[in-house]
Parts: sequence; C-alpha cells; structure tokens
Amino acid sequence: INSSGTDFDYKDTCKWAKEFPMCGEKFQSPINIKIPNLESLGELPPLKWNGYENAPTTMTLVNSGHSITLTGQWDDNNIPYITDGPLTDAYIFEQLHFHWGPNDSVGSEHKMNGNSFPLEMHMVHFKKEYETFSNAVKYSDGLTVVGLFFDISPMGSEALTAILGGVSAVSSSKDPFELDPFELSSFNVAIAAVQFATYAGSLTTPPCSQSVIWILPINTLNVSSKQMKKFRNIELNHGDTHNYRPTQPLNGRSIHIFTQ
Ligand code: 1SD
Ligand code: ZN
Repeated sequence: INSSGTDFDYKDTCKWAKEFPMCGEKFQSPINIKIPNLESLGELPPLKWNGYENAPTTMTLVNSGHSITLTGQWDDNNIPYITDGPLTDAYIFEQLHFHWGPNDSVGSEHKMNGNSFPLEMHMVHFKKEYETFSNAVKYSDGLTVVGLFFDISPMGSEALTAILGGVSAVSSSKDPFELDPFELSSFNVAIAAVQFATYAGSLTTPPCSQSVIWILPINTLNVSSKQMKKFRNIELNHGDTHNYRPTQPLNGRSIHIFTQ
C-alpha cells in the first residue's frame, strides 16, 4: 500500500470495492455503449474547446504505475477548458492519460456495441466552480472526461508522436520527464463534427468516485502498431500488462447522444 492509500492492480478488479467502497456503487464506469439504444439529447450547442491552441509553458509526462499521464502549466489566461455541449459550466483541463492492453483485441475501457479498441485516451477536466481537481471529485458534476478511441492504422497519429517522443524516458522510471511543450488542439480538431455519447459515471480507477460526466466521440483516431508497441513497453505496477477496467452495469442510467 502506498502513502496515498490508492494501491491497486488490474488482476482482479472485482476486489477493488473491498478497499475502495465507491468501486462497488451503482453508477460506475466504464460501460458498453449500445448505439441503437441511445436517446437523443436533441439540439445541444456544440461542445466548445477553449484555449487548446495555446501551448503550455512546461509539459510533463509521468509513469503513474497505472498509466502515463501528461500535464501542462499554462499562464493564467491560457489554460484550456471546455464548455457547452452537455456541460453547464467551464471545465478546466487537468491531465490526459491512456488505457491499453497486451494485444489489439483489448485495451479500451468503454466499448461501442460490444467492441473494444486497442487504445483509449482520457482528457480529464474539473468544474471551474470547484477550483481544484481534488475538491471537484466530491461532486456528481465535478469532472468531465473526454474519452477518445484509437484504432490501428499504418499511418498512426501525429498527435501521439509528440507524447510518445518522451515515453522511453518514463517506461521504466517514475521520474517525471519534461517534454517540449505543444498545444493539445490536434486532438479536438481530429474529433470536430462528430456525434458524441454522454452519460454520468465514475473514475475508472480507485477510489471510483461517481463524479464524472463522460463525453465519448463516436469515431476513432488512428494509432499505428509501432505506437501501440511503445504503450505496451511501459512498465506498470505489479507487472500489470493492461490498465483497463472491465465494463460495469448500466443500472438504469440513460446514455444520450449529441452532435457538435
Ligand atoms: O485512471 C485515471 C487515474 O489514473 C487518474 O488519472 C484519475 C484522475 O486523475 O482518473 C482516472 S480515469 O477515470 O480518468 N480513468
Ligand atoms: Zn482513464
């Protein structure tokens, strides 16, 4: 057990609830999204990405032992945040990280019509009103996570190249690595003009707080086999070879769809 009391592994995720009771609650993530069953949210304003074109002053990649996490520091007026779509307030960018598995048939946390993808990226944001990420997790509307699916394509993704440029430095080290700062807009540009699914759920890792408005574009970005190999070379805690949680029961929640 580490000092923050959040030591866990992916060998038997059903055991998480013993130590982290919220992992056993009813509205957990990830889930399987069955497209034909979705209700329409009707005409929502498009999701708006603000400040994503601003490069941060510093950018850091770290191996948390459960994923690689990218954070940045922006000058006060330049911090990226999202608004609109299903959101009622500004949600400030906190970090992004990835989920993958040992081969291409698994890896994503969410499924679409029962299908997994080899890679899912999570862009974690907290509600501005709640001021910090750690305070925001206490509220049911505290966080919004945009989850992007990646599928294998020989071309791969340029947006991932910048991140993976620093990955060898953190693959078997917990020391943070400073990347040459770059703007995150390549990710939101890649999902312009697509449909999104949205539902209320949780963090997919302990403590599994039910504080997340999930936003999932119903399309995929590209990742090459070579890029996937770099993810699979990352040493995770406890010798884990995957870091996706299995899908959880919907328990009556509705999933809504909207277009931007
Ligand atoms: O798995 C991540 C976890 O690593 C941490 O980043 C947490 C919030 O910082 O979020 C979860 S998740 O629900 O975004 N997968
Ligand atoms: Zn995640």
